[in-house]
Amino acid sequence: DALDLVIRNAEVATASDTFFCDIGIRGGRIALLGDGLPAGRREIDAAGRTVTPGGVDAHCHLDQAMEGPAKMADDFLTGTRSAACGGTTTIIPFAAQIKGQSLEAAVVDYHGRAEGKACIDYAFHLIVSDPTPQVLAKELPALIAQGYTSFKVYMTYDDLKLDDAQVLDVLDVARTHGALCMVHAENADCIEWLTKRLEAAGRTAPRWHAHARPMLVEREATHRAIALSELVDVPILIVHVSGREAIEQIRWARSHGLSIFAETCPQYLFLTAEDLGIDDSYHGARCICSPPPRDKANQEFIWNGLGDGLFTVFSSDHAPFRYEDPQGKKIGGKEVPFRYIPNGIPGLETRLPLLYSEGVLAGRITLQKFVELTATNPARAYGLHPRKGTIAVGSDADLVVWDEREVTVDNAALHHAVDYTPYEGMKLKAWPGLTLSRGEVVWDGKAFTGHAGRGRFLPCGTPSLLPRRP
Ligand code: DUC
Ligand code: ZN
Ligand code: ZN
Ligand code: ZN
Repeated sequence: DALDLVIRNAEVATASDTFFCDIGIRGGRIALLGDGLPAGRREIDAAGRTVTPGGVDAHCHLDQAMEGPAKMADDFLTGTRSAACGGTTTIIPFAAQIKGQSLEAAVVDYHGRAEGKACIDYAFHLIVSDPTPQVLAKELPALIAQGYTSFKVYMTYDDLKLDDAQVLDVLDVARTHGALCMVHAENADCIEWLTKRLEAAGRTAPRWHAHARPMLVEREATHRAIALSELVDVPILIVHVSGREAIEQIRWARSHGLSIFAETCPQYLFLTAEDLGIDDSYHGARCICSPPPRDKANQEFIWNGLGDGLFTVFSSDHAPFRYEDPQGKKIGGKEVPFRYIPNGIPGLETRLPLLYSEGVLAGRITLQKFVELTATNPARAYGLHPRKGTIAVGSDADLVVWDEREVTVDNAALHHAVDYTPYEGMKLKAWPGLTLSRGEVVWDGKAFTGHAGRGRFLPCGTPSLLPRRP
């Protein structure tokens, strides 16, 4: 059978190697890797360009139902379109349980949100906010068996948070049924106490958000999450780690032989608390996310953790809210105290170019490490490998052909529905020149060329980070 597409003279990078070859694609999968492949129906010359696996963004929020008037700007169409234009070909957003709702109902709801809209392939993590006996005994085990093998628990946010006993219950299900639990580690009571003190002092501008969530509250919750994981004897993955103090807890846990894994995000490399404001201006609301960005010294700790294996995955935590919008950062149409500002920043499209440019091309991490953190490890960690996350015979033909050229980040050129990017004006040294999803060009370097509804749901297998148990 003829090949549908041959990408010639590629410098292929995987998590382990770099090699020069042609990539032969048939039926949306990589059929051949080799020298001098026969002609394909279509040919792309990649001479002089690096080809990496399409990105796997294992932490992003799309069309997630919010408490109150806030509404996410990106749905599964605009979010996946934006991802594709930034080189990401698989996303794992969340099917979030609302308290009082069954987990199964949440899963049905989010499938409805994705179907007919997603432009790239997707799986779901579950958010467990109401671990009732029914959820723990029946629904979670059944959903794990159906390919929802990871879930997130929150230690903060009133509508989502679990107490320690509830986290233990969920971890116990993860252990028994073979799932990976992600933990949002911040101490809710400390945050509430600090917020009230700041409010009483009239300190309600966006910049005070960072003061209400100092690293201590993240460090304490990280330590507690590690203890809960140790007690149940099951691995966890701590998401959006922001700096030194949480990293020290994770290094300590690992040095004691505990299976604690960690994720970080672009905002902890490229933003600081000053981006939330140096005065009482409201502009900083755009960079409000939790945990908040820290300072330059902490950015260096994050870079070191990316380089030395502390971090397993690098995700966006894309949580899209418009700035000039009564359902966004100016909730209700006005400037509000920081407690009411929806948390989150956009980042699906900029995640890979930021790390490729400032990590790989700036000499901070190797090309192999880049592939590992952005594609291979997230695919493995959540049970999507080897279909996703690598360049190998039999894998889906999800590929990025890189253009090494100067690009100034400009929100007008991005494809999300958010009216700003925190990285506006940054000068990058590369951007995806082509993104292929299952052999189909979905970004040609100038425009989105995919279409709504072509993305497929991916049931997840067993997460690779779990121990094999008899
Ligand atoms: N923090 C989260 O925990 N989730 C989404 C966005 C954010 O800032
Ligand atoms: Zn979180
Ligand atoms: Zn998140
Ligand atoms: Zn198509």
